[in-house]
Amino acid sequence: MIDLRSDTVTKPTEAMRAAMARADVGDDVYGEDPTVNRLQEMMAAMFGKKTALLVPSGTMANQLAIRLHTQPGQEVIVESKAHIVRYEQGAAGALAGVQLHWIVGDRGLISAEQVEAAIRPKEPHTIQTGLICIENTHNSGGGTIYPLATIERIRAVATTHGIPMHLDGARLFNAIAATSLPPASYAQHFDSLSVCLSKGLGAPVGSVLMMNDLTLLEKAKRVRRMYGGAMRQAGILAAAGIYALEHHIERLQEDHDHAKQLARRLQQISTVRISPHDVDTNIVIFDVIGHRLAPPAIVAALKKEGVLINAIGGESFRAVTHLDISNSMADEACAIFTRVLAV
Ligand code: TLP
Repeated sequence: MIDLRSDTVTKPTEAMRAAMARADVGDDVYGEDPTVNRLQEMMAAMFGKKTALLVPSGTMANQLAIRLHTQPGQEVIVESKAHIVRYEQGAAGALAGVQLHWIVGDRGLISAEQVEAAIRPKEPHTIQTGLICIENTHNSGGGTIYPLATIERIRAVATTHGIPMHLDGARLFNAIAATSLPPASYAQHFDSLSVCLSKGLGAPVGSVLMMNDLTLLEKAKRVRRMYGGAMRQAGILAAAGIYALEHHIERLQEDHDHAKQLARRLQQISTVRISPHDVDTNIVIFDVIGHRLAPPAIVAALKKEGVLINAIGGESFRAVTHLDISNSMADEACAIFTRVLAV
């Protein structure tokens, strides 16, 4: 089966499993797991932040950030299709007591002007803006990369208004691989950022929340515990993350090449609407128009032929390339798309 549903489906390689089995461990709630500590130090150094905290998921990392930066009753500015809006089960409202103020982006990207217009005036009747979140790469936007200049302009607006910024960098390594920009060039503009080890990097579990503020780190550990995310001998998982940092970053370009290849082939199919030019990284979002089958039946027909993808609403579909997709699997997926989607 060629599984293109997500880059979360990767399985740890033999070498990664060997690194996990060898990991030196301790109780991380006491701060005594040497492998977790090493991973956190590596990540903080790589992104130019003072601290890093391992948490079980990207969702938890985002939710810790929202909880840390805001007060109940405030508002968080975020793009309308952001993971925080679509896929976190309303956690920002349920757990941090904030409401989300959505802005509609262009392929998921919002501008400094849009952010500025969304910031609430500081007057007694109006809800107050507590945080600005952006997502890079933007998942539902199609793996879109934020231009650094846009981030700088949003940061300038945030600074003027004294509002903190959080980056959902679940796939920031894809942006880094595609642009060759140093990780810190993105990270420096944010009060906190979360980066996943379990997406393109191929680790089985884990995200890392990074910050400069040591007081915030202490609060983050308390909230992580409150949310059930404090782990014990988590060095087994951290070892997979360290292995991924050492071996799986540079190869991300292969996933981007496969995504472009899929997009180019899809473009040749008459029922498909896609612009390969818009495929920045490893996510391919496309529409299928005028096919005799409805979206769930299209997914089923592709599955029968050996390709898994997700229908993501309306006539849209998402295919994601990753570590477990080889050149021959990408070729085969192209052939299957043509067979099933051409009418
Ligand atoms: N995204 C998953 C699904 O939850 C939709 C996927 O298959 O793409 N931020 C972004 C931008 C994400 O894409 C995801 C996962 C997360 C956060 C959450 O990560 P996890 O699943 O570790 O909580």
